Amino acid sequence: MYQINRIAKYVTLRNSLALGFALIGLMILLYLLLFPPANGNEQTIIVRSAIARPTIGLNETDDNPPSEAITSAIYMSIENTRNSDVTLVHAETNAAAVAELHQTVMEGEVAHMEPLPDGMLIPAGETVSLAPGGPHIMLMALPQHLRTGDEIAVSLTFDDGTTIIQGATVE
Ligand SMILES: [Cu+2]
Repeated sequence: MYQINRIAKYVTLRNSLALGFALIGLMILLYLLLFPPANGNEQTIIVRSAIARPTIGLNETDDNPPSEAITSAIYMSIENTRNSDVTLVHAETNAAAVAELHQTVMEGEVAHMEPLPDGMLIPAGETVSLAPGGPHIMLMALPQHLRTGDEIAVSLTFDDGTTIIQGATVE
């Protein structure tokens, strides 16, 4: 009888532990349903190491606006942690009137740049590096020179409507 009692107690303890865990699980689920993580979608595209190039020109030290021929580029890495592809379709910045998505293409030994009219694909689960010699955000028609240490902002819009505002240091 004593033995049965002990087993019964043990079983009851196990049951109440299981019930306790089930209740905690249910509460977490309820909490997530009531308060879903903010901007869950946006956080699955991660932008890192955003930098811009200084403008280089004869009048670099002038406060005059840079000539039309002077350009710059923004580089960064974009990680897509989603399980579906996204495409960067548009970039905008306070540092230039024109920001274009470009790809560097080799023609024999000669590298040249081409706009990406369909945007920049960031495949599911992958990181795309915007870097010299590769894809980049081309800046044209700059109202003023970019110098080492300047901080600029760039806004990235993806095909699902997600917009990420990112700071970039000139270096
Ligand atoms: Cu370019």
